[in-house]
Amino acid sequence: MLGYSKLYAILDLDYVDVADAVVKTSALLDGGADLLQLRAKGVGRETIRKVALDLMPLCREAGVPFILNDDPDLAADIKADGLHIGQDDGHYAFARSIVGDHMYIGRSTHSLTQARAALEEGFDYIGFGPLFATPTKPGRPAIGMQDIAQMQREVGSRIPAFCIGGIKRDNLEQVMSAGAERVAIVSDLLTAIDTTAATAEVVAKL
Ligand code: 3NM
Repeated sequence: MLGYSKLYAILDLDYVDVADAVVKTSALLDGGADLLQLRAKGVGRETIRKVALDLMPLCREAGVPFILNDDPDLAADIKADGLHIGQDDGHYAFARSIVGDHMYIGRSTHSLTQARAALEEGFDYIGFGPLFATPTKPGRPAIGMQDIAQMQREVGSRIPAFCIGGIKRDNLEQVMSAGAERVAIVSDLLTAIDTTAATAEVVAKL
């Protein structure tokens, strides 16, 4: 299923109040997002659990895998469809030992070298970025677009690779021209006046 996913929408609780999480997620799914992550930096685990349990049925109904960021134990506990981890969150094998055999595990990568390593380790998909500097991930330098095509050839042809970081409706064509086939977007969809329409616009372009 992951193989068909083109638009990875990330419901980030820095942009969305807990009380609005269901409505925003429905909007992303209605717009055609075909992979969904819950990202909740600095939010307590019980709150994350509650939000995740609210969102999972929506994703199931839409046939969209639900990915939890950062927390393998919680992902296993709530039976998420996937887990996403960063470069500092340990090895693939360790995450796999916690979540079991049936969950997708994705890795953030910030260079061609890291993308190759993630493929080699066994990750099911990668994020590749940030292409542009972004307030959603402050302090992380932009990697630019020059390595996208090579990354696609070597890694994206084997596992889904989602370009991320500062991607918006108005630079999407540029990103795709550089070789991106799949994208992950946070702020441009969550801050849009009409999240469903914004999501549908991205899906149509992809
Ligand atoms: N990970 P926006 S960039 C969550 O490069 C995240 O690993 C990144 O947010 C990475 O679409 C990023 O608002 C933030 O720029 C993406």
